Amino acid sequence: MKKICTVLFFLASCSLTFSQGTELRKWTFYTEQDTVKQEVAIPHTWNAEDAFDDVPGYWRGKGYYLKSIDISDLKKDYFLHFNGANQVTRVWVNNKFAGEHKGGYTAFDIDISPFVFKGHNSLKVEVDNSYDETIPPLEADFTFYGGIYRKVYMVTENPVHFVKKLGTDAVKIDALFGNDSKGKLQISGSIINKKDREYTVKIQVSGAGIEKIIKKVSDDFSTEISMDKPQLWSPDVPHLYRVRVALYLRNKLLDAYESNIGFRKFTANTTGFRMNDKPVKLIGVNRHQDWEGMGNAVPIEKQLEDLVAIKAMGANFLRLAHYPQDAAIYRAADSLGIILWSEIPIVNKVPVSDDYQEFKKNSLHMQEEHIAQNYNHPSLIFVGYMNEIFLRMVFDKPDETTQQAIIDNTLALAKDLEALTRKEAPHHLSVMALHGNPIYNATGIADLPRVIGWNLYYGWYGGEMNELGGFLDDQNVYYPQRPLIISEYGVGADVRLHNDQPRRFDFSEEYQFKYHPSYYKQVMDRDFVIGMAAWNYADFGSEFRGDAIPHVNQKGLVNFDRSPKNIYYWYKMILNPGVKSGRFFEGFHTYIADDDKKEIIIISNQHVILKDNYGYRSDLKPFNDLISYYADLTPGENTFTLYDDKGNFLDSLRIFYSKPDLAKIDALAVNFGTDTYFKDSLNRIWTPLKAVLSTVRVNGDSKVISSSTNIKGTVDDPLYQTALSGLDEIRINVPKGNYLVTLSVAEYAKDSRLAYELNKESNGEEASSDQILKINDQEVPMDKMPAFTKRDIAVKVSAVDGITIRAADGKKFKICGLEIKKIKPAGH
Ligand code: GCB
Repeated sequence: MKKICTVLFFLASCSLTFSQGTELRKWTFYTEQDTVKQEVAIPHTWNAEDAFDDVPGYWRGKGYYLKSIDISDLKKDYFLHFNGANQVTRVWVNNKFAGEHKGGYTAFDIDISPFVFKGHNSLKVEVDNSYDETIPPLEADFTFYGGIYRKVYMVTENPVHFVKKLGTDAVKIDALFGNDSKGKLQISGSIINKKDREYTVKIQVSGAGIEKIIKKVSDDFSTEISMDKPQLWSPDVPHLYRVRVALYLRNKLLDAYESNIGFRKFTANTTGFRMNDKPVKLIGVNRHQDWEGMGNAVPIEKQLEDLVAIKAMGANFLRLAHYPQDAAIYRAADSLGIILWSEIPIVNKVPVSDDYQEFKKNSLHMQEEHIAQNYNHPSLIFVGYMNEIFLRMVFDKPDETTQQAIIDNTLALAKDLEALTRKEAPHHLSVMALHGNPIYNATGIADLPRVIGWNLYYGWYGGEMNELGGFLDDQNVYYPQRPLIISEYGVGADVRLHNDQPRRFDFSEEYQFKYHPSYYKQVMDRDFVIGMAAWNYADFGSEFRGDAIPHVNQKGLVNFDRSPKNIYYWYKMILNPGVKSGRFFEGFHTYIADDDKKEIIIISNQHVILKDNYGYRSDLKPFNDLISYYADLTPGENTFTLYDDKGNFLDSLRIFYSKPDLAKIDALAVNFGTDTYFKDSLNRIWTPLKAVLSTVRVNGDSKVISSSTNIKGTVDDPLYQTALSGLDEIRINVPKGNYLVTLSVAEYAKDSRLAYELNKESNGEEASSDQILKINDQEVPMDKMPAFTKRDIAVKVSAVDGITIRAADGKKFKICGLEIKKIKPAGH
């Protein structure tokens, strides 16, 4: 822990590249909708809660931040520097409009110098996150939380200083490393020279003992410094030099810019990615910036924990999807040795409306800001600008004329962005992420960037996971010149759901556990694929989703609160082969099933010895860092222990096993609509019907129905999102006695389909009508419920010859869950 804190402190402390910045943390806040003023601290968003509640949508509009600042010296220049505010920001100083910025993910400066007085000055910042057809992203699978959600500073400058342009100080540094083993530092910049004098720029490269002076600077300056055999930057050894570019008038320091830099060279082609002449397979993750309970207003120290954990996992690659992230993230990647893909958020669609020209202008400006702000980082290698840009069109299938207009607009924008990217970042690799559809090849858009990323979800939205390799091979045959990377792959996984026979869309951790190793192997088997980035490092907010946790995309390797899922440990082992380790896959510790055979999964990068519940020892060798072991459980506690081959303890696992026999257990909760075990918010484990057929049987033309919509009024959505319908009868085999029987049901309606689910038809579930069920002889009214709500009805039943549930009118019925609890006689 101490080590992590030290690393985080180091990463956070190297976080300012400009001097003289004072953080403006406390503001008074209100919105156009709720004018009651409150005190807030930046980072702040107004959508941390409403993007996760039961009411569809989240509030998008104007929020206002007020503050007063003191100014004592009117000879200085003053700027407000925002690290990020979503998405249009307008600033007033002493009631005078000072400037605006469009776009929610890049930093920007507002020059407030012309509007300030000596003494108190009032600041008013309006931030608007309403839909705006002229600003990307127009739509995407993440929540567009509004607010000043990254730090904001007041920056004081001498009248002569480095130009503030595109949200950063205009100092550009290239650290080039050639085949002659020489490092070449190219440094250029511009100053604001209001006095028309000549200044001196002093450049120091610490760690190399280099100092260079440029005299007589009056506006733009540039220089080249050559370094013999500089130490190189790479993910394994991220060697950094610190460059300081300082501006002087005679001996008086006027401004200083500092940045870490690193020398590296790289190539990407169809024989792979090479860095500093060595092949490097890029293996990593994508990252969204939000966090459970905080939306996107996450303190930077917490965000840096992500980078430390991503590095610890063994990743050498990180895609900052789908937008530029906080400046500190790039600095941390420099220090930790993580290769970055960073992009601007042009996602799913480009408009065909009259707003297109403005959209194009804003997109190009955003890419200029993105490059200028992050250019000097050695970690930044891939510079992107579009993600699955034809997805909306493929999903909506508009008429041919509209399709052509979309294609024309998109291609024109892509060409301009590509040209801009190559011009502004000539030493980087331009990149774009596509979805698995031929349209990208057919339109030629995939031929524009230097590297192509494919977002591939075989085995999730459609197809089988082992189809990945075939797709990649085909691309390699048809487009042999194109360097190719898997920019996304993943499946939804909920730690509350477990399935011994995992399948697509069951949201079990076991399915995620099958999928990632399979993709990894298919990519590692193919040298022409330069790398892969899992979708996603962490679960993240996507308001319109109805996954097992509604409003959350659950494809994370770790949860929304960053607690790891099992798959994180698998990556950590396979990517750190030198650190020998072994552990059990953690499912539930309580297990009820008719069958006493259970698969025990071991994650290990070494030969291990397993002592099972009978005390037998087995010597086990992993394949792809996985071992599958079938154990015969005995009723009661079963303990498994794992040792390395020298007998050192690695891990232990306890499973408390019971048959679903109500003579022996006090309660049984049965999950009807799915074959997945589910742990609910009361820590009850719902056992799938198929595992308890000795106790619970159904008659009828049963059919599983499900909804991928939020079920209101519960956090136990997985129980209610699936049901078994078409039932004539449920028979429960229980000993004579009294029971509390609880029926859990939910009402569905036509689900909306996600744009990503191109293969799915929406569910056309009929609403049910009022019905009366009979549990033995007791009538239980089941009144019709509003769509996407649930109900639990508990009834006391005295059973002589089991329990039977039927519909009073003999019609079919449906059910999500059924809990049977023994009522013990008083005194027990
Ligand atoms: C994609 C998108 C990403 C989504 C992801 C998913 O292809 O690029 O934004 O979140 O799929 O989970 O569906």
